[in-house]
Amino acid sequence: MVPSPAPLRTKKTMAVGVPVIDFSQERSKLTELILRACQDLGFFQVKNHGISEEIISRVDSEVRDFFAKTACEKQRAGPPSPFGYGCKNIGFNGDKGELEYLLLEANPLSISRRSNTISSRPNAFSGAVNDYIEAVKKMSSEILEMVAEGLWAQDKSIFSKLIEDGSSDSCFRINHYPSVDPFDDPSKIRIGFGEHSDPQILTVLRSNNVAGLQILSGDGLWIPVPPDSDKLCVFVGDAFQALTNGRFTSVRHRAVANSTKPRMSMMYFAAPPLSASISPIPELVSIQNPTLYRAFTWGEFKSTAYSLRLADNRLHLFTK
Ligand code: GA4
Repeated sequence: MVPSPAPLRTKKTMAVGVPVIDFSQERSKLTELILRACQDLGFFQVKNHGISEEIISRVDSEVRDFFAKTACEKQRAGPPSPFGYGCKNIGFNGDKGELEYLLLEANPLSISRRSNTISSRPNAFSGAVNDYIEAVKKMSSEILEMVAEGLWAQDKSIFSKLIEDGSSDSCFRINHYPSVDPFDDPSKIRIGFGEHSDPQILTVLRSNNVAGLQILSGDGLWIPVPPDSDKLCVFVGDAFQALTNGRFTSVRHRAVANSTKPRMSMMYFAAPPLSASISPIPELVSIQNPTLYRAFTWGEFKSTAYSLRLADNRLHLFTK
């Protein structure tokens, strides 16, 4: 008899669910809900995000076309060192996953330059990806402004200006988790992308309607995120945890690749320029709440993150 696997979903995880925030509601209420979600879980889903269907269907179609290519054609866009096409290898330190992906700089010029290795219609590819990134970047900036307001920061653009900066180090990732053979052993849990937190400030993810994403709750339970291509998922990253002096916690998450349908997801990782200093906003530092982390630049943090394994906790290395 095949031993049964550790349950991925317990009764409790099913009941907990994840916060879904309606972005069509009034700003002050929205701010309150975003703050609460960033503090409690470091994660929320957005409905009524306002990004046009046209932008979304164009990027979806480009992504589908790319992953439908032959292995040899896709290799033209690789290897991901650090940007390009990757298959099964994640990062540089031996992490593996059941996926293939494209990792790109979230910068229109860089995407345009690279697109001829990705698509036979490079302008259609770069146009679709750049329009999508512009839209999610705008939404990310709005979230960061609302958070600054909600935290009573004197400078309302204290976070958003980091990602709006022309030399911001933001990146864009498109993941494809191939489907599992329906006759394969159903008890085997396939890790598509292993447990980790994102190093950046904020991540915005959109997926197709295939399950896989799970987030780790404070009490150590994996919560499955219901897949919904009409919603966006927002994650607090390590840099946001440091900027808020630990008020927000970066959320650990993973993707399981157990579906008989292929899962696609795309992520915009909102990051500061490499030279930007990641220190807590003054409003969140006091005698009762002393600075948790020593000052560091995003470049310093990023190179540490990239020198470690996917599941490692990097912020620990910067605690005072
Ligand atoms: C996680 C978030 C982003 O996907 C990413 C990943 C990066 C990579 O795939 O090369 C990292 C990973 C991510 C964190 C630790 C390092 C770097 C793989 C890895 C083992 C693009 C990023 O910025 O950090």
